[in-house]
Amino acid sequence: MAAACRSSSHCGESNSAFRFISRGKTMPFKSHGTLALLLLLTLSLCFADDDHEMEEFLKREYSLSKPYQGVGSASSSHWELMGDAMVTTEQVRLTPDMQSRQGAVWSRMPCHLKDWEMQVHFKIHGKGKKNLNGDGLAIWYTKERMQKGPVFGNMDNFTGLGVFVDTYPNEEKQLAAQKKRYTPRTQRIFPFVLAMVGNGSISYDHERDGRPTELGGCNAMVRNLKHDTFLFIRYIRRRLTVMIDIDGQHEWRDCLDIPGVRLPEGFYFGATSITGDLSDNHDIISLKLYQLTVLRSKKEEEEEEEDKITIPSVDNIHLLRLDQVEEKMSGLAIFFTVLFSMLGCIFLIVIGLVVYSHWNENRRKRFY
Ligand SMILES: *[C@@H]1O[C@H](CO)[C@@H](O)[C@H](O)[C@H]1NC(C)=O
Ligand SMILES: *[C@@H]1O[C@H](CO)[C@@H](O)[C@H](O)[C@H]1NC(C)=O
Ligand SMILES: [Ca+2]
Repeated sequence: MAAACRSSSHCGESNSAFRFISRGKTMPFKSHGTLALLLLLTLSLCFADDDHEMEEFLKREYSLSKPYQGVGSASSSHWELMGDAMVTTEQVRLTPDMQSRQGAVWSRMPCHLKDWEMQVHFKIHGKGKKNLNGDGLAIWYTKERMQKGPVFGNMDNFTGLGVFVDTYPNEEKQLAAQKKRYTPRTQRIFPFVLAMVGNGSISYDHERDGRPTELGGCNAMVRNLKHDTFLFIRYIRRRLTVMIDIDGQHEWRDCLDIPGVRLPEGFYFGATSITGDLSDNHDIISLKLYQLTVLRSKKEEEEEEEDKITIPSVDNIHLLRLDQVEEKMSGLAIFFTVLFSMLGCIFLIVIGLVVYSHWNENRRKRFY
C-alpha cells in the first residue's frame, strides 16, 4: 500500500485524481499492531479521511476518455483501434448502425494491477425496433488482444474475463422458431449483461447467448436511452462484481458478484462489438480504470504469492451452473413439500388427539 502510494505520485494531487469508496466493510486496522500503525500514518498523510477501506486512483495509462488524443493514429497512444471502429469528438464508435460490422479498441499495455475497477461509459442506440437490433458489446480483460472473431467481435476460446452486454436474444428466437418456450424460471430478459471467464479452451455458445458458460448476469435496458449508461467491473481479492448504472439516477445496481474468480496479472483491457443482419451504434464514451488499494495482511500476501494464478479459472464453477441451480431449486421444492406434509400430519395428529381426549372425557363423564 505504502509503496503504491509513493510510486503512483497521486498522493499530493487534488481529489479529482482519486475517490474514496464507502461501500464494503471497514478494515480491522488494530489487529496488525505496529505495521498497521505505520500504514495508518502513511495513509493519513496521503488522505484526509482514513475511515474507508479503499482508495481508488485513476490510472490514465489504462483509461480512455475524451478527447481521445491520438487514439487510432499515433503509435504513442495507449489505445489501438481495429476493424470498423472509429473515433469522433464524442465517442469511440465500435460499430456504426450498419450490418456486418465489427470493431474494437484495445489497450496496448498489459495491466499488472492486483485489484482494479473498470468504469465503462457506453451508449447503444440505433434505428431498429426492439429485438430488431444487435448484437451488443463486450468489455475484456484477456491475455490476447487485437483478434477478430465471433464473440462480440473478439476471438473464441479467449483467455481471461469477458463482460458482455448482449442485446439480441438468439436462444429465445431459436426456440420461438421451433415453437418451444422457456420455463419462466430460466428465461432471461434482453438486453442481458453477462460475465464469462475463459481459459483458452472454453467456447462461447453464441446460439445460446453464452448460457452454458455464464457466471452470472442481469437484465439491463440500455438501448436508445437519453441519459448516460455505465457498467462497473470490479475485481478485488479475487472477487468479481459487476454493477450497472442505467436509470439516470447515479445509483449502482448489483448485477453479479462472484468470489473465487482467478485472473492472472498482465492481461489487456479492450472493448469490442459486432453487428450481423441486425445492427446498432455501439459507442464507448470512456473506459476509466481505477487502481484499488486494498490492505492485505502479510499472511494474505504470502498466500497469494504461493498461489500465483497462471490460468484463469473460477472456484466451484459447477455450483454456478444454471442446471445445478435448477436441481437445487427442485431439491428445495422437495424439502418444502416434505416439510409441509409433515406439518400437516402433525396438525392432523394433534387435532385427532384433542378430539379423542375430548371424546374420552365425555365418555368418562357419562360413566360417573
Ligand atoms: C479449461 O476449463 C475446462 C472446463 O472447466 C477444463 O476442462 C479444461 O481442462 C481447462 N483448461 C485449462 C488449460 O485449464
Ligand atoms: C475452441 O475450443 C473448443 C474446445 O476446446 C474446440 O473444439 C474449438 O475448435 C475451439 N475453437 C477455436 C476457434 O479455436
Ligand atoms: Ca445474443
